[in-house]
Amino acid sequence: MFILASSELGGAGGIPAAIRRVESIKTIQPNTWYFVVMNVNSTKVALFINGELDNESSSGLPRIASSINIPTIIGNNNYPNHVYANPLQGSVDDLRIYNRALSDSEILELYNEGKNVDFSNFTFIDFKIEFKETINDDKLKAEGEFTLNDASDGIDPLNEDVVVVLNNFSLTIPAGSFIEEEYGEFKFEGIINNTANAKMEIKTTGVNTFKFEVEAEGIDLTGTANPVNTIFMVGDDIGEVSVRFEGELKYEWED
Ligand SMILES: [Ca+2]
Ligand SMILES: [Ca+2]
Repeated sequence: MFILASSELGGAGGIPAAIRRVESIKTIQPNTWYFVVMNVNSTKVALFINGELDNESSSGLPRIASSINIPTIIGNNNYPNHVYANPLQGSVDDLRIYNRALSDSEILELYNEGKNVDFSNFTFIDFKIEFKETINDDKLKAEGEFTLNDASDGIDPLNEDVVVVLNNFSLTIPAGSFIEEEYGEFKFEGIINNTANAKMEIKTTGVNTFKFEVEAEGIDLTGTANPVNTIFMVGDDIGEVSVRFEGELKYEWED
């Protein structure tokens, strides 16, 4: 992927002798994130920006370096006489390489996946973590409440991933794992990632307001340090908050 002098995006695939390139019609703005996909199938190379097809080229079959021993480069190029001469002046995040062409709707879904809706309120009522010396022997116990943003389309804990993140640790309860025990009360209990014995509850407390509890044992919180940056996410609804502990990050269980 490259940015042309005209502030358009371009991308190419192939060996230098058979480069197929496509340049964007859209002009990009500085200091703005774009979701960009180069999609190559057997007939064309297509450039998508923010989930929508921007431009495509079908002049000859695009070639992807597979059997040829040349590097795949992101954020620079190795055109003859310009080898690594034009580094991208920007940032690249969440880079993915697929071994197949994506469909237009998959590309749009990926774009929308990145557009989370922040909770309008998110607080922890209780938050405890406990470390021990070895791997997968740490514990987490947390309780909090959140309010959905007006822009939210709601949450559906039965059919959406529920994710808890603490710095480098994350726990994902996959879609389809929760049960609705009573109306508006969702529960999960089970083993996640082979080691984590996890319990979670999400309870509706009012219009767009919820309480949640999470308990996990057998997890690895190595490297967790003050402040603990936490994320709680149900589908595309997300809360992020920093929790700062006084003193050491080691807590005794009270129960
Ligand atoms: Ca440990
Ligand atoms: Ca939602």
